[in-house]
Amino acid sequence: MNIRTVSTTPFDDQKPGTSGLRKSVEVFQQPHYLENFIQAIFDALEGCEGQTIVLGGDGRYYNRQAIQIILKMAAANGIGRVLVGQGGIMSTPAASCIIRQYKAFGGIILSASHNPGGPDGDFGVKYNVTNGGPAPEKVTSAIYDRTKEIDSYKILETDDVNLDKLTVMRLGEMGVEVIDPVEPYARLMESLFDFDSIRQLVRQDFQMCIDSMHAVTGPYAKNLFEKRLGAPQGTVQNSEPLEDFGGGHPDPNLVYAHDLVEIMFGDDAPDFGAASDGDGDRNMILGNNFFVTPSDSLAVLTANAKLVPGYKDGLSGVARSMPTSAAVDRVAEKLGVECYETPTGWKFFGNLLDADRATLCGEESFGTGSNHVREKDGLWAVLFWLNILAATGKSVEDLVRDHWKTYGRNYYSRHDYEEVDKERANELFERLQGMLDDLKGNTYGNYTVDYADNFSYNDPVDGSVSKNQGIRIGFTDGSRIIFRLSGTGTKGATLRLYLESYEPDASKHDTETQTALEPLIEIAQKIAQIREYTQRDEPTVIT
Ligand code: VG1
Ligand code: CO
Repeated sequence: MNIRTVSTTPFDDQKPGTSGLRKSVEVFQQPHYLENFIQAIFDALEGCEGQTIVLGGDGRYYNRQAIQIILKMAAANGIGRVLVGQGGIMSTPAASCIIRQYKAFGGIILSASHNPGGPDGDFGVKYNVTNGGPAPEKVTSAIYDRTKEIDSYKILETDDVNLDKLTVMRLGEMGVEVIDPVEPYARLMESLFDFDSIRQLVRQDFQMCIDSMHAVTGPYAKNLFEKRLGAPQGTVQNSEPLEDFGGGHPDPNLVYAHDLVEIMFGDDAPDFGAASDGDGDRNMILGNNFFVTPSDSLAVLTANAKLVPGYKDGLSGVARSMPTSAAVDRVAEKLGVECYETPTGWKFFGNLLDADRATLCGEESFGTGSNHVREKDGLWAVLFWLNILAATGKSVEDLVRDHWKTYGRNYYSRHDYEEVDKERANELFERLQGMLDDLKGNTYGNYTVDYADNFSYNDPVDGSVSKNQGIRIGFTDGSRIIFRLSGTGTKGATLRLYLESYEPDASKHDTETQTALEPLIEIAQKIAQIREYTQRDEPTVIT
């Protein structure tokens, strides 16, 4: 066995962001770049020798090459066994499911999620820990610290592994198993949802359209919806995973999932539509000519969880990221369960789920999930919705409208200013930070500032503190304006502006969202001078 130790020097930009290390393919292809980061992971993980790890990615460009490098490095670093997805492909929720089922030590997931792929696109590496969830901050910090001092990495000199055949083999002294990741995931889904009643719904006069956006969920969605649930062939569109996602932007929102949006907002639209992102952890839910905001989706799932076999015994609690609307808070209150507010990023839900303080979690960024795995899970959310539709016989729109009647409507939108100048974006934040103390009590039209702060999270389970998680300006009527800088973008800076206002009166639930939020949009501009700092007249993407 020939293990080579290669000398290297640190890169100064390997700090993991909201969801792993995410850079352009070009950056990852620099000599030693990927290797340094992978070695830093192995170095930072105590006791990984002899253990099992899971490996797979969303199938984007550079996935296959990276898998081969990581396998050889794992063998050289004394890993006991690697479970790798067939073709090197595994959705993020499936990887989480497999880490848990096989009781693996952890997993390496190659994905830049919703970022575009291809030679000119992005690539990414995430490390997930034993509970199947994204590494918490103390682990990502240890990995980052290691990247700053790394001077060599180890790699086995050997031939590439055939990733396409399901096999069990050895690479040096390490075991390699190429596994089918769809089957264990699909079985987990069958254990949670009432497949019989969804099958009946799908066989009736009910039409649906699932868009995999040429990303990782294609094979999973075909297996679940067409094979197991009996929906007609072609129900899943764009189902073949492609290295460049067919040139698209695999982000399931009204802007990027345009194929699906055209169908669902066209004449004779199907009853139900859904899309998922590059690595399969996000979802967008649509009804016939109707869009469900992710924040409302979380609230509706929570309110109806008892109708779903996997959750019929009730929820221990719920959690949402800070910028996610407070729609779910009202449901939690009615159910008499705790509602936690965490920073953006799924890693912050891990402790709450492990400690059984929360059962369902969600983010405004089209992410919903539960304690069945430790990642957000796109197809799980789709099945949850179908299960509720089957159990209630209602349409998507009626379900949401009835929900608003009971709980009131949280008008909600996110405005993204992508690829703006980094320094100017930082200046905008510094200026805002400096204003916070003086904002309280200020009045803008009908709105009076109740509080203004930079969100800090005290994890109730392990006591860790995460500061500077976004600037919040809350008004006395419960409305909120939030500013954050993205931790997943790879070009310049992305400013995210989150807007929320609450309307209890059902006769006022038909206003167009942007119109309803107009006063808050103006206040945000007035306070933060967004146009001046970003040099943009309007946001790049509105969701
Ligand atoms: C974004 C979203 C966040 C999500 C993260 C990873 O982060 O806002 O809610 O958890 O992406 O999602 P940021 O820092 O760019 O706002 V994914 O589907 O990339 O794993
Ligand atoms: Co994703």
